[in-house]
Amino acid sequence: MFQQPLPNEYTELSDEDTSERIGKAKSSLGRDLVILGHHYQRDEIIRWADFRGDSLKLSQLAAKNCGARYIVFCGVHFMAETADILTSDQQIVVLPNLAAGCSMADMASIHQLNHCWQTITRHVPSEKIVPITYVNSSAEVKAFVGRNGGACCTSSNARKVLEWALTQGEKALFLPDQHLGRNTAFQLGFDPDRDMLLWDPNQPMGGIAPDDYLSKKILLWKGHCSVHGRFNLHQIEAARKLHSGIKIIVHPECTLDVVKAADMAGSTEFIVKQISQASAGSSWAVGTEINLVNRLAQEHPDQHIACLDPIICPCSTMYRIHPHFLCWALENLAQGKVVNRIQVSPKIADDARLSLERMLSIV
Ligand code: CIZ
Repeated sequence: MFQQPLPNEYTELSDEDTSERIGKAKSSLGRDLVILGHHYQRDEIIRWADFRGDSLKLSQLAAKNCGARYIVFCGVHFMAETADILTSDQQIVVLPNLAAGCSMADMASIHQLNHCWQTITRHVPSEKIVPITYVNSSAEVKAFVGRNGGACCTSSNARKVLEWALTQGEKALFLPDQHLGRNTAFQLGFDPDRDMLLWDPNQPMGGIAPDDYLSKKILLWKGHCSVHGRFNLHQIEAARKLHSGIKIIVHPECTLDVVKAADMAGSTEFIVKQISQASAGSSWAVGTEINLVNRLAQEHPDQHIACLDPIICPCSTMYRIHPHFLCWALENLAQGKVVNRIQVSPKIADDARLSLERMLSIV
């Protein structure tokens, strides 16, 4: 499915008119509608969200709100898929702009994963290897993981899921984010050189010699987040020089050297919690998406909060949820017309749900 260009009626709307029309459509839909806003969405979208949070928390809230017929997910494609998988068949999930994908999720296609699995299991029996997929992955990848005895994870629970995986098998395959996988395995005491191996889906045989599988515990997939990949050690040094006592808090999608040099690392929910609980006068350099950093700075004016990257780094795909798209989706729903429905096929959804439920039973 591709996003059709919006009618001019929407693209030419002023900010004020867009807000007025979103407000009207939202109130006419009443309890039939729940709008979910991911932490990385811009403020002009977040102001309309009934709930905001990370992707899993939002999907779980949508499932609890079973009275809402329409779930409008202001986030990216894999998040809307997760919401569809976890909500009832009567609920309809809408992504306002179909072009809002996730480049990291796109780094692991189901074909690449099938090829990887077939290659590895020629050398390591499949029961000895447990796949783990980060929630930033397609429903098809989650389904594969569910079918093969593995679990999904988020950045909040990756450690517990990896610990669990290593009680179920001898090795874990972690995808698609190499950094979250490496950081988590490092936290558990594994050494990147001795214990981990990087599977490159764009190289024949993953770029790995078969003998190498045997000695390694953790197989990482060569995927990354381009936003979190921007943070580096120079920025950390510069922030520490500029403000003595500054705390550096980063997301675990950052590289291992950045996570090691930071004072704290954790998911968006962890970052929000740490800053919300900090005392007035605290200084923070935050290594995550700029919309969340700016919002935290606005909400805690008694603290000094800035992005670790002075050149700032918006997530370009999250940014595709422009208010014009939200207005268009809501006005269509208000007229009884569903646009941009995200619907995972029942077979894929059942297997993907297995990987999500397994995660929830572990944490
Ligand atoms: O699960 C999410 O929402 C993502 C992508 C990151 C996080 O840390 O919340």
